[in-house]
Amino acid sequence: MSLTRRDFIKYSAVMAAFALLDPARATAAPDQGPQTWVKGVCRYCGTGCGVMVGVRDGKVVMVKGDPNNHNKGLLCLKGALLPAVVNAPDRLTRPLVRKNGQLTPVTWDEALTLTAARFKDVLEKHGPKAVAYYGSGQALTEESYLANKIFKAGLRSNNVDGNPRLCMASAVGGYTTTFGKDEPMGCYEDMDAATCFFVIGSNTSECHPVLFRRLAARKQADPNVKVIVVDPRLTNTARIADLHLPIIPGTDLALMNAMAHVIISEEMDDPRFHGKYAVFRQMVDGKPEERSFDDYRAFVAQYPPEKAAEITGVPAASIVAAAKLFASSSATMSLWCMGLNQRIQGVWANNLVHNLHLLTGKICKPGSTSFSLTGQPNACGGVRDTGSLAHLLPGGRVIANKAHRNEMEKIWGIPQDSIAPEPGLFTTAMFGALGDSVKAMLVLCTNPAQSLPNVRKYAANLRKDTKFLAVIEAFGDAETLKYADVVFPAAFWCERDGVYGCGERRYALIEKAVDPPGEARPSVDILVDLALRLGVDPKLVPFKNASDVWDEWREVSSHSAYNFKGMTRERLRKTSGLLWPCPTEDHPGTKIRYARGEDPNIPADHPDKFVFYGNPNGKAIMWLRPHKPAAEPPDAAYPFVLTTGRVIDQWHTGTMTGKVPEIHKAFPAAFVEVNQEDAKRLGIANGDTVRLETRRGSVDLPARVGEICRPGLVFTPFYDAKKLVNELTVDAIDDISKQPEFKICAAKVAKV
Ligand SMILES: Nc1nc2c(c(=O)[nH]1)N[C@H]1C(S)=C(S)[C@@H](COP(=O)(O)OP(=O)(O)OC[C@H]3O[C@@H](n4cnc5c(=O)[nH]c(N)nc54)[C@H](O)[C@@H]3O)O[C@H]1N2
Ligand SMILES: Nc1nc2c(c(=O)[nH]1)N[C@H]1C(S)=C(S)[C@@H](COP(=O)(O)OP(=O)(O)OC[C@H]3O[C@@H](n4cnc5c(=O)[nH]c(N)nc54)[C@H](O)[C@@H]3O)O[C@H]1N2
Ligand code: SF4
Ligand SMILES: [Mo]
Repeated sequence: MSLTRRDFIKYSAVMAAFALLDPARATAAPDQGPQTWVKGVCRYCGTGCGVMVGVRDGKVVMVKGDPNNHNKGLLCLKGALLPAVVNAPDRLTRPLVRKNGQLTPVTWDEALTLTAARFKDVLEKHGPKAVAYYGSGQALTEESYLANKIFKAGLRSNNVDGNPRLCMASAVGGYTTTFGKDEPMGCYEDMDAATCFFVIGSNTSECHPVLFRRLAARKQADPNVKVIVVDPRLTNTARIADLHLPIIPGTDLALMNAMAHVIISEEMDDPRFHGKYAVFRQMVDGKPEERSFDDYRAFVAQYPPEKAAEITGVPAASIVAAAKLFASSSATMSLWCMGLNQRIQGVWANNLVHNLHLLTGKICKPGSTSFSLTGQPNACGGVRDTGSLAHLLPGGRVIANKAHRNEMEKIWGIPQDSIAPEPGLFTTAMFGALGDSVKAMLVLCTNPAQSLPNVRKYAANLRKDTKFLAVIEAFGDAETLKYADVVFPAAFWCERDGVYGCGERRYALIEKAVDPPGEARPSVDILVDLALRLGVDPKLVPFKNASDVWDEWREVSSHSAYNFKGMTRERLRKTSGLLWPCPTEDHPGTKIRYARGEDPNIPADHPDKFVFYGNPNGKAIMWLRPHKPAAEPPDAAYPFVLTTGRVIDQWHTGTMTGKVPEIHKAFPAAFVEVNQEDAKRLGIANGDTVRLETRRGSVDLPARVGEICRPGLVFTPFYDAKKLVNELTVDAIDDISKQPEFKICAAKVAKV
């Protein structure tokens, strides 16, 4: 399967785009260049590139890649253009309180006193379930850990959730149901050893550009390296694939079960591995039942390639080819992201990727790994590891488990059985209850008024005067500020120090490079100040700064398999990050979890090579998971599938990247991609205004006609605040992860 000439030209064009990443580009006139360089991490995607922040006269003037971090000095444009964001003219510099409908500058004391009084009033009248915290995978680890502790241990409210619920919840659900513990077992270095990449539901080239470059470079260096991309769109990622499967959205489970069937019937599975290290299970009437390998084989035999081809729209021969490439390579690495997670079958889809690795024994070995790409820079370190979601506690513990609650009560020094026993409200339930049973909410580092699904429904609650909303934000144009009663101006990125934990379990320190503008303060200070005014026991928040919080969290981590006690601030200052587990100060960090000789949680004399110690019997679980249709498939009235997502240079709701002139010029406004055949049928030409309508709303957008979307599919990004694309999306959620199905809803498309 070699590249044709046409393919090669396309491929080269994609590679050429990366010339922009060369660190040599980071030059400036001598009298404008940096006087000092400070080490940090890019504040955008979960790749977590190391950066050097160039400072001149107290201002950030340049950002270049850290040559000692995993990105080896490379950055994409978003990272390199961060100076324009830090120095943006609309940074918030004073606390604001809504007076007569207007956000009005006030003193810190006034804003904090008012917020504390309103929260206290709600707590006294309605109890802990009436207050909530909505956080972010972009907040610092210290901020998330602290907010989680203040709410769950201090205020006794488990209503702690955040945007990772919209993003990584299905990946968390997948890892925990299969392996018993969250987070990938591998690391980015696996990319250099893999000879087959199975990329499914990830537009890596636009969303994790520096990792994509690593993948593309690997492929370019070794013609034996094969890339399979499963995506209903012909993305730039798919353009370098040896095998692109333009799947009908929402049918990946049928595809992966069919691949498993082919692997077994071709005897390409690894019985020595799955026979020893996996057990099989199926849910029946809401209860897990044990199954055998033969049951599993019979189950996947219900998905022969021909039948799967009908469900998925992918030719049977391509399904067979994908299965054979996956199973016959010397090392296979799967990469996936929102194309699998943002689905009502998100957890199940994650389970099926893990199944393929367990079935073939291609796991926990260099280059062989089931690697979920993380969206945000600190969803892993900040939110997943600290347990800052409504159903979690730190270090992989869950609220529903009494022993876990009691452990955390002991560690936090609070009375036994004082953590509320029921999980709190997950994101859509939390915003659904706002103004009703939830009366006071604190939002940190996220912009829900633009990013929630079916957002009109939740905006109605945000508007209620029976709610109190305090927002900690850095920029003045975030959509959510329209609904805020109080706004606290936050120190941004390198204006305070703190730790980010990126997609490969790597914790790295962002050092403070410059002062925040005006009266903006680090969020750790804001949270401690607010907690004390709320009457939280001062012993629970004895922190003068982020470094104190880190030290406590490090200590807390040592009571779990997530142990990174050895990552002192001092050590993080010297290195460009370390991978946990890292239990002691002389431990080098861990590249492969669950493998004896690599993972410090496994004794060196353990009889088994692999121990999936997250599960009591040390074995991974291969789940029998059937394909089911999307929550809102297309029908006669709404015949298209609308999918939403990202473009390379814009970040989410555009409050940051939208301020960079170069980026704004390249991506000024939202658009809708339409397949050329559909466009011809509907009389739509490139650039025509098209009305995109779903059962929840409509938006007019310029059409981009071409071959990217498969017929019957339209795509639009959600960065443009002037076109609230989330007024169209559905808020149907995955039963297990409670993650919304942003990726699929039924739509009508017509020329205006
Ligand atoms: N430039 C940029 N990079 C980012 C971000 C950003 O805002 N901008 N955000 C970061 C965050 S938080 C996240 S979560 C990640 C998201 O990263 P990705 O998940 O890679 O990006 P998306 O554009 O959301 O969707 C990925 C792909 O899923 C495909 N897809 C849709 N439905 C299906 C399906 O049913 N099956 C399959 N197999 N594929 C499907 C879409 O066609 C799309 O190409 O990006 C991170 N990186
Ligand atoms: N239609 C559709 N909707 C989606 C998705 C999709 O694929 N399709 N994806 C979902 C996913 S995966 C995600 S992760 C979410 C992301 O959704 P959001 O988290 O809502 O989007 P962001 O634009 O990243 O919001 C970050 C906010 O924090 C502010 N901010 C930046 N830095 C700081 C700081 O240092 N401190 C403070 N306090 N504030 C700061 C920014 O100005 C911005 O308002 O969107 C979800 N929504
Ligand atoms: S790839 Fe991600 S982390 Fe790296 S520079 Fe780009 S946005 Fe930043
Ligand atoms: Mo995300």
